[in-house]
Amino acid sequence: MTLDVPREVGTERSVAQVYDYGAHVWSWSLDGHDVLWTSVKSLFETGKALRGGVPICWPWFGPGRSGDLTPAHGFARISEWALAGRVDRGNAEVLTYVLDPEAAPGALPGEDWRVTYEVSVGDELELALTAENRGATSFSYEVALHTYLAVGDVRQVAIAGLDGASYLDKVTGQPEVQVGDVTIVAETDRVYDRGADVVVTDPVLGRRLRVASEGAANTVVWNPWVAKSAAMPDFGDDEWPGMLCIEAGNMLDHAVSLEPGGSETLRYRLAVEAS
Ligand code: TA6
Repeated sequence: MTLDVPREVGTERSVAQVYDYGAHVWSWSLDGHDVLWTSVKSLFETGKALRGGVPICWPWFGPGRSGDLTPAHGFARISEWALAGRVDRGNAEVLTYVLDPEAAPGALPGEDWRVTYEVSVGDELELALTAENRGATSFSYEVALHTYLAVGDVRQVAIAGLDGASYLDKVTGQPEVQVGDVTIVAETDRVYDRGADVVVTDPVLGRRLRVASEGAANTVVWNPWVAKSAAMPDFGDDEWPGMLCIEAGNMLDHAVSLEPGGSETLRYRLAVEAS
């Protein structure tokens, strides 16, 4: 089944399109310039994830810590969220979404939980994802805001802010330590043991994208490069130079454990600076 049209949210200079499906921020433009990347090959049908914007990964990341969980990246991004609020704050418009177990059957069987997601569209894009344990037993989850940034040429960007951080290189399976800025010279899929506080310098588009997070122990840097792009039907073969994922979240050893009545919030803030 195809998706309903997305909501258009924001201000004079800052406009986002958001689907209730997945509470998915699909696009965000500032002064007419796209900040998020979207694939022309994305699918728009229920049960499938959108390719681009900001997919929500919850309650697990990838195939989960056990390595065998489906759907990939959990249920949140392929579930219909309920819009609970829409407020114009003058300098930003704010949507509030809620996801409950009834809308995501099988997400955390036997548990009682609620996820609330606040999307603030203003001069910056500010996202806040709060998971709460409404049940009588503790549970743990992984979470990520899997943001696809639009870049002029990923081979020419420099990613500052991860120098000295250890990371899992998912391409080789090896643990590594970052030295200096991250540059993209091949397929790159890394889970850093440091919350996202990075600056992406893009000489082609003449801008810096600043990502700040709170409540994140991990940053993921991903570009599929040539072969992986060609292997994904919802990703154009020649699109990879124009995108870079800078994701913030908590996964693997940093999975979040919630006691009954507990809650945790992951925040992701994206700003654009001329360079
Ligand atoms: O965040 C990077 C990653 O985990 C990659 O390994 C790749 O699988 C990517 O997510 C996209 O996953 P998806 O399920 O959206 O195709």
